[in-house]
Amino acid sequence: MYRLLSHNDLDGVGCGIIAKLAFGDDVKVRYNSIGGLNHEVEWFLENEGKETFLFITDLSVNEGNEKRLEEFYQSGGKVQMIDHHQTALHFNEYDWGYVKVEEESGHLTSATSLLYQYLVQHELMEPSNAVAEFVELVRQYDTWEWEKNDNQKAQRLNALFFLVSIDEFEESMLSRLKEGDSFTFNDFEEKILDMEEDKIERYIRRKRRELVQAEIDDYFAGIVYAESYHSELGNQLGKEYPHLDYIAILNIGGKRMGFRTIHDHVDVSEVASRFGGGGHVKASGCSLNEEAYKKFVTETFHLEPLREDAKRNRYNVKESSFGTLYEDRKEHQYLLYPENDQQWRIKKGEKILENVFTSFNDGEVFLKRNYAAWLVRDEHFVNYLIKLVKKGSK
Ligand SMILES: [Mn+2]
Repeated sequence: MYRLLSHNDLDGVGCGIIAKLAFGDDVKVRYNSIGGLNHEVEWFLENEGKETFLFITDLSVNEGNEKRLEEFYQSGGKVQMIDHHQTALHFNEYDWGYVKVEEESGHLTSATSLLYQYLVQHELMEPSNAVAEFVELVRQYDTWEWEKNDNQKAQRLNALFFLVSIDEFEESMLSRLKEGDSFTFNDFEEKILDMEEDKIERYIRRKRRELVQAEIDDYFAGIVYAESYHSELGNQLGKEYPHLDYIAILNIGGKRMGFRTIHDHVDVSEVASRFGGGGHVKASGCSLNEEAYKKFVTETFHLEPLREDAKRNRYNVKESSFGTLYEDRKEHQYLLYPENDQQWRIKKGEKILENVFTSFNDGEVFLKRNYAAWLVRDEHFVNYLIKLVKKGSK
């Protein structure tokens, strides 16, 4: 008999699916949150005999269980832990630990890809094209490589995972991986995935109109309240407002918040750790403790949402040699214009600001951070120019 304890996300469940392909009814699988794993391990050690082989994938145990598992192993117990998280590398000191973050090819690993390799190498399962394809989709999703490669299929696999229950997901994946020689979605899945995509798009459009910005500690944050689609939302808003260092997504009901960034100069796991949380460099989270609540809710609740840049302009466009016109909530106007080849400056109303920028982009970031200004529509720009001309002819 085998028992597999795994994470309850796509990568963790991918491990369960691979294990069931390999062992069929001989494996019992349990999916856990990060916190739930240790109870399961303790239960296993107290209740199961040495004839059951224990796999732990995509998660690592606490120190107490690390010692217990080593004792279990030394006294003849069968256990194999397989993980790909940097923080778990020290488990490689044990015979039963196998942690690998990156392949020799430079590609990041996932728990599913490591388990698949392990089972094939140990001749516990036959490799197949369909399974290899499924494993690769999971890996790309889990490591964010899908974004770089714009691998929509990987993203859709994760979307499907959240649309159905884990049991349903497992079952439908198992039947197609056993039979097919390539991995595909069926027509019904394609249809609900399309509907889901439309729904997310509308949700993001609505949330975009609620985004406020605030300088919190040393960063400019975009703050939005949302219960769903945190990754998509954080990613989209981050791209649309690149002057913000990160996007903070507050789930008031869940008393939690998430951080997302698209920038390399920001490590949001560090930002989350200031509030007792953690996570990855580009995506992290924390509980909404008193300090976080004060900074992200109390002190920003009165703020007006950011306005969007006008999108369909022909004249008032970015990096124009005539200058680009912005406006803020107090109806101040700002013209960002090139002074010469290397320098950009800003004229606020009648007055030229002291700041000199080496690129249009730097100037725009300054405008957006300090004045929450937005690019105005063409007609405002034309009116601005007419006024200038009139003044000049007086
Ligand atoms: Mn994983």
